[in-house]
Amino acid sequence: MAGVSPLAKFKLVFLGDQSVGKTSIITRFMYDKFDTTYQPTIGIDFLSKTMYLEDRTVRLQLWDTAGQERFRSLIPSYIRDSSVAIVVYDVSKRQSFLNTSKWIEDVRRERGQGDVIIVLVGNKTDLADQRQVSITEGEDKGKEYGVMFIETSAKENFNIKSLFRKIAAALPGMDSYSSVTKSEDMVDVNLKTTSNSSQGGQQGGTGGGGGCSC
Ligand SMILES: Nc1nc2c(ncn2[C@@H]2O[C@H](COP(=O)(O)OP(=O)(O)OP(=O)(O)O)[C@@H](O)[C@H]2O)c(=O)[nH]1
Ligand SMILES: [Mg+2]
Repeated sequence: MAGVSPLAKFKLVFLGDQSVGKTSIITRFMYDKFDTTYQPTIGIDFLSKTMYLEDRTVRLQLWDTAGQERFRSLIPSYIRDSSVAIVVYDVSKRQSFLNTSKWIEDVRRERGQGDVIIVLVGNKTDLADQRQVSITEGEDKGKEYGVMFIETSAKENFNIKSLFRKIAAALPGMDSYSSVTKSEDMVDVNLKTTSNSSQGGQQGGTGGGGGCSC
């Protein structure tokens, strides 16, 4: 689309309660790996990935926040700075689903109504026998809040690429969903973080603090 830089940068912030799988979704997307050991995110981690789409290249800057209460005060400034918010809950933990209302409201408060892309993500669909939130409830909440919705399993690599495709399709400058259908071919080209994505990377991350051109 005219007027859009071929190297447009977009900041994405991952939000949600502790242990819902934010880091695991990112790790699956970035490295196609999954770790069953829980390593809480400390502060904020930063990672960056270039997505090669059909008609342009976009650089995604991913901010992985900590769900632990003690880090909450760090989060608003990252929300303010991000054009996409991914609000994650665990389909096997009802409270994490209920709390997404607060996360969505936080995003709306910091960013304003039409100014941000929000995706509600129900993760851990592989835990079918422990499910406490149905897909319909997730869909209904997505509609109620006017945000996108998808279910994923970082463990089974279910819908992880679809999640990022959905986001890419909604970014300013994308003409249509079809223009990103080739994102299966995405290639990791860049990682800017001082430590791995699940541990370390204290508040602020590195290298990615620069302005967003979005
Ligand atoms: N069964 C299952 N377990 C998952 C899935 N995604 C994450 N987990 C597990 O859930 C735990 C928490 O995952 P994390 O990705 O660290 O969660 P988080 O939201 O980043 O947690 P904080 O950093 O503390 O906010 C880990 O033990 C993961 O292995 C999934 O799709 N299915
Ligand atoms: Mg984490």
